[in-house]
Amino acid sequence: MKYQQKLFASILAVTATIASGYLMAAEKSDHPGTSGSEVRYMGAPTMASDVDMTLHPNGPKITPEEWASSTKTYFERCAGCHGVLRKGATGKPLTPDVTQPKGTDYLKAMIAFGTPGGMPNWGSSGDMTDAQIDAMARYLQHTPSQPPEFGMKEMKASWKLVVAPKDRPKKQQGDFDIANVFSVTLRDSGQVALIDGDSKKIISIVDTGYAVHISRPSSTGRYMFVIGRDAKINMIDMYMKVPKTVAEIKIGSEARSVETSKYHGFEDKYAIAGSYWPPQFTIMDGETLEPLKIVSTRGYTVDTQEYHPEPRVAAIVASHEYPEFIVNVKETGKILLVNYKNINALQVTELEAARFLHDGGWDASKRYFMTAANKSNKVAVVDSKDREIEALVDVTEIPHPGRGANLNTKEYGPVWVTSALGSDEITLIGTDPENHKQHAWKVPKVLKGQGGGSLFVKTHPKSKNLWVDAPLNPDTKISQSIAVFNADDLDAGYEVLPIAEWSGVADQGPARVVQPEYNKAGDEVWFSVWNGADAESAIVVVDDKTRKLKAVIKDKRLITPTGKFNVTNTKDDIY
Ligand code: DHE
Repeated sequence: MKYQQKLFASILAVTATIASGYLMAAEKSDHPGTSGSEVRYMGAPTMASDVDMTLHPNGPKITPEEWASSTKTYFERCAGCHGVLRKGATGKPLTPDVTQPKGTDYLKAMIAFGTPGGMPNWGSSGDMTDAQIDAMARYLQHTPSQPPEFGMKEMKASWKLVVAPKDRPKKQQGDFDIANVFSVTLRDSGQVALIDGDSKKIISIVDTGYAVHISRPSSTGRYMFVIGRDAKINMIDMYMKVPKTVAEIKIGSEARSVETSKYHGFEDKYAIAGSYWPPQFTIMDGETLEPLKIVSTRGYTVDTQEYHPEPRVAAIVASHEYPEFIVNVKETGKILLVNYKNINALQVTELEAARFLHDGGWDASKRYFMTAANKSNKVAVVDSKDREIEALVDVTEIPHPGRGANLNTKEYGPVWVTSALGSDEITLIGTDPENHKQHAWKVPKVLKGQGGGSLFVKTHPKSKNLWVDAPLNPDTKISQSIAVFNADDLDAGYEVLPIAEWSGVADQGPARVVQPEYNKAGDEVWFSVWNGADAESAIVVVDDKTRKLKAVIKDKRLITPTGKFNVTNTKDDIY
């Protein structure tokens, strides 16, 4: 007999403490097939909220309490890989047709000890108790609970126009250079710190969504858009003396990406955000965040042409060639060109790339969007001018570029660079089909870095340095330092800078050095020393020319800093 009972598995209440606690717990995980780095990275709690208890008639007995706690555990630890609907993503499908034939004992063993295919050993690592594993093995044999849809009605209900455009300052009120402000993610406090790049002082701390993820300035730099994992967007007015939120909205229950229109004539006109749940993207008014159009990304996978009910929206960039957003759809492996010229007749062109699309950025000419299809170990190259896939380039295991880095090398001309989660290889891809045709969309060189677990690379047109982090490497010597290469002498190898040691907070918690970001002038590089929520964190500023320590920014409000987004470099796509 099938019945439904409403449960309030308020995963949103999962505190930052649990999130960082998990991060540390997962560190112990030592299972075959998957790097610890990957598991840690995929493991952020999912923000799904109210779900139904959806028993399958042939499923084993389970109590409402076990259902509630298993749902919570599933969304916290499993959904990142297996998907909210358990249809499978980087992990295998876990729907009843797959799990019931295996049975409770088999599933218990799999959860407890992991698999060579990459499933973590949740039991033997001590992360889940026997009772939790037993309940989870039974839970997985029932029909997946589906979090609610989130349409226009829900968006409008969440939308707050805090300060209407007519009531906002007409010119800048503060005495800082907006173009050199850094918006810094304070992951576990659900805030961003706006830091003046010149004085290195905090201008404003703004409350944002849960486990806030990225910031993107509007095309003119006037507004900063910040998105939380709970799909809440804050629009901050940089003209205010102390910048604060002027509009906010929720566009779903879980999200990672936000961007604004950049094409000539459409500057600051529209904002777009992609959600993980529901699988869709939303176009909003660029001055008020009023939701205008919602487009579902549910559909068929690029290769097997199989229906996927939950294709999450990953990176979004704004085209410089057309009034278009370029939208990565993770599970289908398709890249959408969303033409917003006529918002009431959106044209969506579907490009076939590869699974699972994640992050990426522009080449130096800003014509080609280079994006990682991380489980296919490929970088897809989108020609935004001819509106087609230019190439699919094979790269090393689990490419993870962030936005990547554009070097101008003597031997190969302009190249775009990605590092990797799964190996120490740093891959250079030629990006100049005009003058360096022989290297275009090929890999003329692979560098060896400090190790796997790298997330971000960075350079600046005024610099010859290529910075490579490795925050998820299990060796603290590596995760707490940065490797830097000289673009003019790549064969010379790298220099290692002990960034966490310089910060003075390395011994206060599981400090990791993450995401290099340049200032506007391109003569300083900023690094986050990302510690646990209850330990001191810091931002370390390095002089780009001398590679010496220039400043350490510490403040008790800087809780778990991760991503940093310099207004000029982010809005102008300089990296
Ligand atoms: Fe991110 C970018 C998704 C975990 C820091 N991250 C992105 C983007 C996506 C994404 C889709 C590209 C957005 C864009 O360009 O529009 N990130 C995810 C996940 O799904 C994942 C793996 C797990 C999760 O549940 O969230 C994940 N990310 C993390 C972290 O644990 C990091 C290291 C720390 C943090 O703050 O949470 C992290 N992600 C970042 C940063 C960027 C990012 C700093 C932007 C990089 C840039 O330079 O543009």
